[in-house]
Amino acid sequence: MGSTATAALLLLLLAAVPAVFAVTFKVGDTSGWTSGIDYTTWVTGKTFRVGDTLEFIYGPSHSVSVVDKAGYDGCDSSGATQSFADGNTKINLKTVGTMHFLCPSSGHCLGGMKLAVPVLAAASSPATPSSPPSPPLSPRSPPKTGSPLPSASPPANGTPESDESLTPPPSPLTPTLSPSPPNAASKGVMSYGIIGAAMILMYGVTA
Ligand SMILES: [Cu+2]
Repeated sequence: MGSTATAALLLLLLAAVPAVFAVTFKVGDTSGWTSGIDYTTWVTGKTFRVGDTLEFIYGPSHSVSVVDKAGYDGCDSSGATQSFADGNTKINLKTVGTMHFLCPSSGHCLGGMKLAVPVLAAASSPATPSSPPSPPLSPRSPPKTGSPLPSASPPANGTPESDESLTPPPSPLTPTLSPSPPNAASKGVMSYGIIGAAMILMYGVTA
């Protein structure tokens, strides 16, 4: 397989990570599931979530056994809950926790052909409670936000990595609190002045 194909595959994986959609991880990448690969290194830096899929691609001399931590640590597949030998095994990550795999072929696990994958909760949950960015504040906020669209302000001062739900609430609140007291006070003073001037004028007219 060419390096361009690998790069394209990596780009696809990177593009899919921030999305809500599930990710399929090809175990060992282009090497697949085989001897001589450090799968601890392969796991490092990757984030596995419930809903993602592991794909094991391997030759006839290998297999995949799903074991517990003791089996993983001791390279013992006797207690395997599942075993596969079809050459292309897809494992759906369904629960939070660490999943353990090994190759039961003699000596392969001891040679490093084993895999421990930490599975985190699905990423879709934090997106749900977000969105209502308080539209009723629009008449008073224009002086500070500048843009007519209330949805355009959060990305400007918010950080691109953090959740959108956290940054928007503080920014619309601060501009509304500060301008309103001075406006009300100045309007009150102006209306008093106008009333006073009107009274003086009326007195001048009647006198
Ligand atoms: Cu093997």
